[in-house]
Amino acid sequence: MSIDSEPAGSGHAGQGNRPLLLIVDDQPSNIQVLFDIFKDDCEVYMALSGEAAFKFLEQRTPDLILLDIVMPNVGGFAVCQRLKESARTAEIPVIFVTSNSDPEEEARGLVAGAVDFIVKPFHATVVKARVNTQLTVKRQADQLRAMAMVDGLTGVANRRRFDAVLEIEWRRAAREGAELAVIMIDVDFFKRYNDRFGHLAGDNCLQQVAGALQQRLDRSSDLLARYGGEEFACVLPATGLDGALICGNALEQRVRALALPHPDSEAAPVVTVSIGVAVGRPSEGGSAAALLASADTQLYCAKQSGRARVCG
Ligand code: GH3
Ligand code: MG
Ligand code: MG
Ligand code: MG
Repeated sequence: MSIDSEPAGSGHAGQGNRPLLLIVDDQPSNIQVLFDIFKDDCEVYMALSGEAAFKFLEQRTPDLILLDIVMPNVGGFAVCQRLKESARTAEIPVIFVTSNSDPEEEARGLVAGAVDFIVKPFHATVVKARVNTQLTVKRQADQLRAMAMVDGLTGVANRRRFDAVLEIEWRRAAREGAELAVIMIDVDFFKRYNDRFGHLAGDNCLQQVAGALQQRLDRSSDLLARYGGEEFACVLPATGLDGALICGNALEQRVRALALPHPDSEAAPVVTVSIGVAVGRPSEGGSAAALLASADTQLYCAKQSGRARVCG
């Protein structure tokens, strides 16, 4: 029961894909009982107060929280409400574990946002089953949330995710006084590619282009998304115009280097992209939408001046 460093695993937040469970209770003996039930199946952490729980949540995101109601200072209902108010913790299922069997209390807990309410004394097998049910629901919800953000054809982020990340990065850059770059990428003469090779080959081409673009984005904070049909977009935090142009040119080269034959292109005998780059400093005004629009204007410029190039 110690605080570990790195979050790991794909399906669950816990190590070795074991679900990460946080038990919050002011009585160590209560925690011990629950710990013994879950120690084999879950990575279990404990907090002896609401404050300690929030401290833990700054570092890790558990898959489920077992929460006591009566605790000094911050009580369980208040903890639950606060969890539900923050986007970062709102999706964590909370189960109250308490000796109070009053239905009014149970209702209060559920209204506060808990998914279940377990009254002591309890049977270990029942507690286990209830927790497992909620962990399954949570895992499925996580999968759906992830799928809702991914483009089905190419596996890169979709436009919904792009728009959300762009807004988040815009606000972050505004706070930090940093620059923010946006890159718009459009495959050249792609309609002709489809016309010559067929729609399936066109799909395959888009997959390869996405893979090449993704490979070139080296910073983990950079995001590549499929913005629409044969258009991709990138958000590059803390990037000025020089850096963004270097990146744009490298992306253009990567796609060209795929050497996918495109005999009907007027830009080159292979598949190429045109790229528009725009950089803003959100602390000086403007908007994410305006930044995107200027990247689009630069993309138009790249198209107009011969395609297979970068404008910014
Ligand atoms: P430009 O160089 O000016 O960008 O010309 P273009 O032909 O690439 O542009 P246009 O907008 O005329 O055509 C885009 C084409 O992209 C038409 C559309 O059928 C194709 N497209 C869009 N989404 C997909 C897709 O998911 N798969 C395939 N195979 N084709 C797609
Ligand atoms: Mg208590
Ligand atoms: Mg287009
Ligand atoms: Mg195009």
